[in-house]
Amino acid sequence: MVISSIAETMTRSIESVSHSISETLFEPVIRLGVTGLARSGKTVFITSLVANLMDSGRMGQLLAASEGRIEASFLQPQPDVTVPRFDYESHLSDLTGPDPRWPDSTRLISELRLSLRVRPSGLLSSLQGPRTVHLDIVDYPGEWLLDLALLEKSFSEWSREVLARIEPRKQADVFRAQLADTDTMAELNEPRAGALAESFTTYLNMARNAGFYDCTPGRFLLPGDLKGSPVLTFAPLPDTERPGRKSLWRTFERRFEAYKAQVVKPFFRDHFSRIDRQVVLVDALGAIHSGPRAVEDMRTGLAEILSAFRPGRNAFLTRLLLGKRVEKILFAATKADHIHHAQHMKLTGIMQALTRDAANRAQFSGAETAALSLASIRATVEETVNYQGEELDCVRGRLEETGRQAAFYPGALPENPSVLMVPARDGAIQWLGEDYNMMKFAPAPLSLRTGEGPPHIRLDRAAQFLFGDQL
Ligand SMILES: Nc1nc2c(ncn2[C@@H]2O[C@H](COP(=O)(O)OP(=O)(O)OP(=O)(O)O)[C@@H](O)[C@H]2O)c(=O)[nH]1
Ligand SMILES: [Mg+2]
Repeated sequence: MVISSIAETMTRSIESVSHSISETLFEPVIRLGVTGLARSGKTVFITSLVANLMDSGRMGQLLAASEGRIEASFLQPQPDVTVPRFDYESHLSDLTGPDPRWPDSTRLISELRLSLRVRPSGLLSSLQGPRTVHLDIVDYPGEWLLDLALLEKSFSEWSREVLARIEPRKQADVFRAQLADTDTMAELNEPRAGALAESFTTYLNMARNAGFYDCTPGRFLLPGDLKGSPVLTFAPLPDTERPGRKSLWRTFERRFEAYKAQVVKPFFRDHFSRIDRQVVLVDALGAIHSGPRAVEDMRTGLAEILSAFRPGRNAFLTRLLLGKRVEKILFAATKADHIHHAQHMKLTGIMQALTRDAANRAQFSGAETAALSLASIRATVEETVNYQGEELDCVRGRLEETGRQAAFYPGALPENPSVLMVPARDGAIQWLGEDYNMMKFAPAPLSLRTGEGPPHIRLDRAAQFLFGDQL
């Protein structure tokens, strides 16, 4: 038995080695990670990227496409058989059907393999035939990266930090009251423990909906099939002197450790550590619209998320990566079709300010980084309107709520990002002077010509930066 199972493992590993050798020698694989906080635009980005690679008529800035070297592109079964497949077809039909709508929220990891048959460029083109490059796109919630910081914290450190952080938040009132009423030294009572974990989870959800980005443990918000399991049934508790082995405190401590070992580590080991190129999507306009506090929360949330790309800081990750690193990271402000192109540079500037620390650190550890603003699907057209004698650069689209067409002026973003970042850091309640508005536009009905994917803004530039060098 033992021998046969050893033999089986060996054959399997030989198989997988030879598989990966043939792939790397003849058919390169690029693993592209797509992440961002909730609602940042991951699903729409992947759907439009794939559609625009299958029909690359609008991908002028992707060299392989503009040089006409992409001979074919097709979806293939993905290599990771236990990861859900990215549901490309239904997201695409939501976006491009007769009554277009945005796809539903996804909130789980998923994967899609797009294979491109590309003719080599330059001198090689006459010597070599076309080759196949596999693009494995992995969509995962940015919130999962926040959990990396938990690995280095003990239960009591984590508890102390979280309890201090939630002290002023009204969303945590119920949880705090319940905690005050709990004897953490008493022997575990499962229903009470469950109730406490539940009210902590309710707090996390409310906090996230209110725009806070520091909501860990990440899987409490997106439990999937772990819902109700002990590994998600704990909450931060105040320090206690020598709690007994069977106490609520010790039980929650053990569950916190199990969460780290059995939920957090496998994600980093099986997914994160294998990513070659990464795009981080940021709904900067949404945060600006919500106000200074949302901008500051987003900035700190992003800084924490992005610390995962500086592995030196984390011992577990350093061991795991063994020197391998993400080669390129793109920070992209999404939904740029909400503003006139005259403002796109300013949006990119704000995006750079939001991610400055992270980008510096990533560059320091050897990754190439870039920032841009894009729209994965362009839902608006531009229009200049004369309003009370003033020329206003507007965008026009179909409002999601009423279905009616409207032209809309979002406000002027500042030339200097610190006009936003400084009051945000200083805890301002609202913006002084300018108001930033945002309408929700529905995707526009499309009549696509053959060879053209859905309209976008700078998706081709994003693609060129992320993997153009490999095509
Ligand atoms: N106008 C415009 N809106 C967009 C664009 N991309 C995303 N949105 C809006 O942002 C919302 C969220 O986009 P998704 O792609 O579902 O975001 P996500 O990051 O996958 O969200 P979760 O799966 O919930 O984490 C959409 O429902 C749209 O309202 C875009 O290119 N243009
Ligand atoms: Mg999604």
